[in-house]
Amino acid sequence: MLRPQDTTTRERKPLTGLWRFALDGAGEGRSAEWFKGPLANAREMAVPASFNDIAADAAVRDYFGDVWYQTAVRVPRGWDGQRIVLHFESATHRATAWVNDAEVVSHEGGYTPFEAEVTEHVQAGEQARITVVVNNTLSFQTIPPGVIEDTRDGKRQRYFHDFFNYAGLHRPMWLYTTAHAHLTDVTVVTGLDGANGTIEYRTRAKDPGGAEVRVILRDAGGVEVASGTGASGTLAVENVHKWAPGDGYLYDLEAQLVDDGGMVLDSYHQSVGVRTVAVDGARFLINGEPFYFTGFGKHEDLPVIGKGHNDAFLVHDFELLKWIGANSFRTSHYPYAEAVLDYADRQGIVVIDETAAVGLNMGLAGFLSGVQDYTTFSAETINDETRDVHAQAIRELVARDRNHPSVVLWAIANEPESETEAAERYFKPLFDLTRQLDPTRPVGFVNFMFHPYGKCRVSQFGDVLMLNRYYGWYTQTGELQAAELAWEEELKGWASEGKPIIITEYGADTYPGLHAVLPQPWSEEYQVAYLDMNHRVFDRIDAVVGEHVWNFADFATTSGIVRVGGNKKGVFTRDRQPKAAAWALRRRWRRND
Ligand code: BDP
Repeated sequence: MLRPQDTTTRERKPLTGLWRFALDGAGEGRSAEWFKGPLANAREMAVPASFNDIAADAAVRDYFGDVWYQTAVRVPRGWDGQRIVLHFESATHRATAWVNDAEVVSHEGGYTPFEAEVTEHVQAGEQARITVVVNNTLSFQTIPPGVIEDTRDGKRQRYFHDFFNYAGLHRPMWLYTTAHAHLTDVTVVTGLDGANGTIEYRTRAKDPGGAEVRVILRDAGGVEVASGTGASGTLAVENVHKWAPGDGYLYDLEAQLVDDGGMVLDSYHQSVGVRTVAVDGARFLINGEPFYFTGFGKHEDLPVIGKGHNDAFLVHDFELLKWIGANSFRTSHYPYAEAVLDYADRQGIVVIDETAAVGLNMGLAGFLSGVQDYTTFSAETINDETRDVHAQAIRELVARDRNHPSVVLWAIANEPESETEAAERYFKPLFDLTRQLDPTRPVGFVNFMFHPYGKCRVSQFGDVLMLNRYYGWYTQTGELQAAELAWEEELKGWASEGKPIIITEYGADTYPGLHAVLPQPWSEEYQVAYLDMNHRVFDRIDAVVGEHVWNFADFATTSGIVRVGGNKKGVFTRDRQPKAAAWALRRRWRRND
């Protein structure tokens, strides 16, 4: 699937703004065919945004089930004769859409795009009614998983991850056109040979007739530097300007479908950053040079709009990354909006790209929200069907993000159960699948502190070890010396495996404004002392090739006695003000500036 674009042959129209919106608590909308007319009893709802915090209403915030969105759009007059597509950048966690009375598409999974051709259901110059039913329920067969439990107060959605289950239409939606003969896919893989670069490209097309593919590569100044013909091929660039951390240099590859008469039927632009990624022993190499990750696990999480994409915060967050000296982040715990990856490409920020497979670990469940006891992998809980859904989430992530130079590593799950044989059986095929889909990038998963060195049975499959550790917070709380000893001991064990280690989470909840002369947990001073302790350990172990603090900013979670107004491990507050730790990290990460 290609992202909607305006080119010489394609046009798009955003479907963002205020939509009609209604909860469907009784679950009757589908059988009552609510899509057949104006939604009754609707309120207005912003798109893109999570619906949860927009209304000041607990019934909306904690709602699970079907919600309905509806808008009317006038199809541009000039679109007659074109192929017209309805495109969603995401719908969390699943959706079905109708155009006028016709059902056009259904999709499972809350963070990847989907689309449907709607040419035969709309008419240029006329209005079309678009209705979408979004469902946010989580079960043992969804990624991420969850469960609905009976309580004295009725049914409740529970889940096993530590962030609020924001839902809705979080990202832009589009109507767009292509010609009937059109490109359906462009893939690029880059290589380096000394000062020269190579770009292998592959394209696919639908109904091309006799048309042939032509590609033109231009540099950032728009000057043509290479060209080729054929559905696939390799372009060479002499004295290539590499994409590198801190230098988001991009070429533009224009792929065209050209007919016998030389007429361009379709044109699509793919940005290309020429770089290589490799693991060599315990080193992580970008362009053949050792790379050390500094940065954060983040969230898509904002006041009012929840996981709604917002360009102002996108730019602001990256400014803060630069201010603090971060060169990278992880898309914990789901694929982020595509605009985020595009921006990372342009800014030269490195990304660890993660699926939404978070919370496949019943050991964590009770701790977070008092959920009942379950077995993680069993016929009734996480099973083969879940693995199929997980595999599909990996396919869609790789298909969406494989052309981004910023993405250097796939994280196929966060903190799953990994000590058991069942876990080993569950994960082996998913690692194989990821490597088959993308042989060019290392693959890993993020290991949980209670499946430590010597016990984990899944890390054997990873190219890189990614560890989340909370010595001095969840264990040895307030006892940083004891924490330092225990942490170094475990880390030395991992280092003996000879793989690069990225510390993908370490952090301490910190209430902004709480101070203590003798660093006490929750104070700003403790967060600084905790990070210092971790850094002393990392600096003593060569195999550590990265440090991602948990978390960039405070974020919303479910209620629980271990959370005070959400998770407070942010180095910035939820509204992006620095805690003392932000200054401390800036001193460490920018010490060579
Ligand atoms: C880890 C999770 C992360 C949590 C964090 C924490 O990966 O999602 O928010 O710990 O407890 O378990 O703050």
